[in-house]
Amino acid sequence: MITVPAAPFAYELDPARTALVVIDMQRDFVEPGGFGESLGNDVTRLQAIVPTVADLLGLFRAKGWPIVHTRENHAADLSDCPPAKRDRGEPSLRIGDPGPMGRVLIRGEPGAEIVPELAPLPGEHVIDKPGKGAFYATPLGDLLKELGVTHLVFAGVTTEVCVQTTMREANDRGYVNLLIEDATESYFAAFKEATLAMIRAQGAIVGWSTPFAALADAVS
Ligand code: TIU
Repeated sequence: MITVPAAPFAYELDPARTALVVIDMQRDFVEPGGFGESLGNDVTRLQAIVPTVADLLGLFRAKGWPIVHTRENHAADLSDCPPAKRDRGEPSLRIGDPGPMGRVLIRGEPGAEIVPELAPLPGEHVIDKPGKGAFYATPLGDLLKELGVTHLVFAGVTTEVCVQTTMREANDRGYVNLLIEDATESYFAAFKEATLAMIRAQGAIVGWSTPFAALADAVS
């Protein structure tokens, strides 16, 4: 086991059984004109983590450890998009509407792709998900069992929505979670901080958190 300095206390990482899960680093959340901005958010906050997520991907690639990318998206006919989700919040563009990056949050459209700097490489896994959590209505649970992993390192956006939901789902399935603090971001600074605190509270009730440098130093 590798001991990684973390909060609320050291995280014990099993190098043979650890996967990286990068949540929804898609143009629709990170770039202007996509789903995130249509909900009224300032997307520039999210762009700031791209270099750190790239470094984290580089670390896992160098180690040969498994990598899973997720994408929140929907079928072109919206058959997997509940009307309640599409109507929520009176956005300027609804899921499926044509926008500057193609139809908003639709699988295969330019806006639904992962940002080019973080594009999956051959051999990496990509999970398309219709919900905020990455386990609901996806093959992620089966994939992780096939990979034989027990420990998950998390990055991506947004901290309190898709990242936290997926970490809670993973925690209930027995995975030991570590969230990389500077490789995740929210449209709301206070929500990110609150989420980090919630995850770590009560003796890591959902998981641990640490900066990228602490993980990189520990595993190098
Ligand atoms: N709106 C928001 O903060 N997030 C999402 O809708 N999806 C993800 O977090 N990926």
